[in-house]
Amino acid sequence: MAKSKATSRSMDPATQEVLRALEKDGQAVDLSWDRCDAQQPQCGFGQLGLCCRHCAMGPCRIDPFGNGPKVGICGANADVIAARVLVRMIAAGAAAHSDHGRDVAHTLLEAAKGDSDYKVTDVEKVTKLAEEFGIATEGASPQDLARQVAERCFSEYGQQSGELLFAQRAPEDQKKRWRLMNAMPRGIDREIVEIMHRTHIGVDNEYKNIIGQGVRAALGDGWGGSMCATELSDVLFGRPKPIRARVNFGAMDPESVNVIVHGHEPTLSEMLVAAAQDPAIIKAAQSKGAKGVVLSGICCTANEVLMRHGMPIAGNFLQQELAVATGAVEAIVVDVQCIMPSLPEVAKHYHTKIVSTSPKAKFEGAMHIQFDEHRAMEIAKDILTAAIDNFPNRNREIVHIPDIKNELVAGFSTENVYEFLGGRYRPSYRPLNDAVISGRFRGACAIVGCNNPKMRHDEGHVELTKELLANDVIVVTTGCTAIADAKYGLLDPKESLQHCGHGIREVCRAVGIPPVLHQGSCVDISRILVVLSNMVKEGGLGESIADLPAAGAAPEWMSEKAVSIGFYVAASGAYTVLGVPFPVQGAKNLTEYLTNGMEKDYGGKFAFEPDPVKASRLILDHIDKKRQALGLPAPMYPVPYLGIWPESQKSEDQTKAELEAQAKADPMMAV
Ligand code: SF4
Ligand code: MSK
Repeated sequence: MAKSKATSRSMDPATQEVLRALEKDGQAVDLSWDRCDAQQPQCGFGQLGLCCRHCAMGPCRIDPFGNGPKVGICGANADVIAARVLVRMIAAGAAAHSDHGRDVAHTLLEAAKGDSDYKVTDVEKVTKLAEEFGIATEGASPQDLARQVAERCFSEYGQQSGELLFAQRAPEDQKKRWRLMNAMPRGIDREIVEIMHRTHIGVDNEYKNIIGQGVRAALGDGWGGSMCATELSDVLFGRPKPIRARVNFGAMDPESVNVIVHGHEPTLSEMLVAAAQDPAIIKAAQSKGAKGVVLSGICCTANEVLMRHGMPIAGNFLQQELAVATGAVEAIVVDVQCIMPSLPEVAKHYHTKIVSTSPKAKFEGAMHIQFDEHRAMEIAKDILTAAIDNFPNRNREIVHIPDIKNELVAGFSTENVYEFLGGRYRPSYRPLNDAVISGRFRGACAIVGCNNPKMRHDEGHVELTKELLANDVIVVTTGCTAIADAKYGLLDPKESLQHCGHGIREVCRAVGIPPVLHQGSCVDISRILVVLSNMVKEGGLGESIADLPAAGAAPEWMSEKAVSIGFYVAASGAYTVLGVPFPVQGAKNLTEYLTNGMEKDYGGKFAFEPDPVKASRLILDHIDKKRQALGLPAPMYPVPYLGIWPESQKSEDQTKAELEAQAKADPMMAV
């Protein structure tokens, strides 16, 4: 039987329910899935990376199959054209993350001067950062340290030569590779600007050299701008701690004023959390007939506030329009990145106000209340008051909030992963490394990234995660993957165990953590880089990230930020499997370099595989290869996919029988 539209578009039951309700009502709300259908067939030249409009002699396109042109008017071939397109995507992605980091540095500077509604919250962290930067800490006040740390971070953006401070955290072996490849980032902004220069007509015309600059800018993002965003957000708002919360549309309340925060920056949403608890605000909501104000979130602003306050998550990227379509949202407050321009159009069918807050991101048809950190609390209250005033406009007859929500535990930072897996009295990465060395953990995988309407919503994330867990690979996650996994109970320490192999269950039950560790928003992938570097430094697992039995994946990516992330992860040494290919496949040499040759230069490379089960096999084969190279044993317990290990001589039936015997001995262990 053919799948209904709702079922084929998403595997999330709450998303399906809203899609079905829309279909039933015959409501003419145009959604991203409809617009994706309307775009079909999408331009093949664009998909293959074979079109260029970098100058006014063009646009030019390369014919990959027939007798058409093989070079553009200037003579650029397919490899050069596709490489230029790709690294410009890196430039945009790195700029977005790094500008976010710059804004956090600015907020910290204002807080240090006592000039805003923010304060320096994590004194221990700012002291450690100051020490790392070589700033004298003795006798200095937290404000003074914060000021100096923020200024040092600012100078990393404009630095013209030398090496980034945070890049020094990488393993020595990796840094050597970067220096050898001339890929060590000098300054965060400088590398982005140099991409734009080199990709101008008639400048860099050798595809590997172009990719080299892409790598350098991406490393400036992961080990620079994104790391500034993460570290300074911790100083301002506190380091995340493991915290329980709820996820999915059911986290909203039909009787309350529902306000959703959406985008990427934590600054205003932190204030909204505080303002929503103000008795005057609660009273104002009650005066309009509501129980109170329920704040929830979408995308990475949500992840930031979840990690520090346990604020519920309404959904991930593809759920933003559907949140409006529940009819129960008084306001969606947006800052920057991943906000669909369609939101005000969708909101026309409902009473929802779309409130833009950043001077960098305005939307036709939205209400604009500009954020200013000097009046942050006042602005947060103004926004909530606008939402409360909108509550009587809600049409109760069309309200449809699916009663679907899940429990999750989030809030794993570089620091507390160290404490959790090492134990409070012996904090170190030793037990984590030992679990990998013994084969209790076969390896680790970072699964991150967006949703993409070209793929079934959430399926790539969830199926890949489940496959890896069943094969004793521990998963770390951020962004929309974290939200997807949470919706299926994979971030719930108990519910998730049913999906895990014996080794992961043993460890996770002993320390009480879920097998999927939520490390935050997209910029917080920088936390994952530091965890991997610390594992190398702990010893026993090789000399670089490239030696670790570890990998990265982005099953449903769509944003240019994901291209930058993919490059800094691969160039940091990790095998990186993408569910959506880069637009390079019309460029033969470039594709070969990214999926093969790049490994020799940087230690990591890419693979493109949309099928999550096949992607898991690529990752497991890679992990096993790394285990073998390190002389590590096969996985400690039987696993569904045996890969290259001698046990693969066992028949699948034998393995299944062993797994069933384990499950019988301990029902909690049932797969
Ligand atoms: Fe065509 Fe070259 Fe101009 Fe690109 S840069 S549009 S390939 S002439
Ligand atoms: S929010 S970049 S859709 S992960 Fe960070 Fe989700 Fe991708 Fe935005």
